[in-house]
Parts: sequence; C-alpha cells; structure tokens
Amino acid sequence: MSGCIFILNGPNLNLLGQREPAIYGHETLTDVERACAAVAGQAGAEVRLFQSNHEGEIVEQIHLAREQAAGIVINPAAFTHTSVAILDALNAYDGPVIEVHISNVHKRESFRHHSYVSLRADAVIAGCGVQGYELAVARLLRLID
Ligand code: DHK
Repeated sequence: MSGCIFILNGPNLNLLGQREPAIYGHETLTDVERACAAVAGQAGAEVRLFQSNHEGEIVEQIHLAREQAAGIVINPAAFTHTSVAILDALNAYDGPVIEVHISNVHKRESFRHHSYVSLRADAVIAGCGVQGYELAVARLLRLID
C-alpha cells in the first residue's frame, strides 16, 4: 500500500470558508489540503483531498481507497448522520479511518449527535475547527508507521 492518505469530504464542504463562518470558520478546503500536505510531507507521505455533494461518489472514493490509500480521514458532513452506505463502504476498507467534524457536533442539534461512521472510525475528532484535519493526518501517520 502506498503512503497516500485520502481526505474525503461530504456535502456543502465545497463552500467551506463562505458557509456559516461562525460555525465552520473562514478557511477553505484548499487551505485544509495545503496544511494536511505539509503535515504528511514531513513523514514522506502524500494526501489526496476529495469533496462531493453526492453520497455514491464518496462510496466510490472509499472503494478506490481499498487499492490506493494507507488511511482515510473523512468528514462525511451531513451524511455522517444518515449514511449506512458510507458506513458499509468503510467497513469494507482495511486501513485506519479517522472521522473529523469541524464543529463540536455534540454542542449542536440532537440530530447531529448520532454518527453511523463512528461505528467504524478508529478515532473521532470534533470541535477543533479545520485543525482537526491536521490532527487526524498526524494520528494516521502514527497508526500506519
Ligand atoms: C459538517 C456538516 O456539514 C454538518 O452536516 C455536520 C460537520 C457537522 C462538521 O462539523 O464538520 O453535522
């Protein structure tokens, strides 16, 4: 398996930096990708960031990860709370998985408190802002070392 880490993002995260900045901050997914690439680069690893508003496309990226990724960082966004399909795809992936939420979902509406993905994730990071992605990459590097 290569040293590539997949960073998968669900719906509306293409609007990161513009969307509800009081909750999700001002940084963009491009900023996230740059910061994660720097963390991974220190260990000689690479990241590949993907975002989709479509559940099936995220499922297909997880299938691709079976061949290409040493680990997965995933912020499924709203699909966190609804998607058995993403859970099933992650259950078919053998490497480590870290679930990230930019906001602290447990301080928010009750429908955000349940995560299907947490049934598979090796770790969950919530409420650290976009820094959560960097923390997740650092943890994955430790797990795949
Ligand atoms: C992002 C979303 O879009 C929401 O649907 C989730 C998550 C929380 C986040 O905090 O990154 O409920």
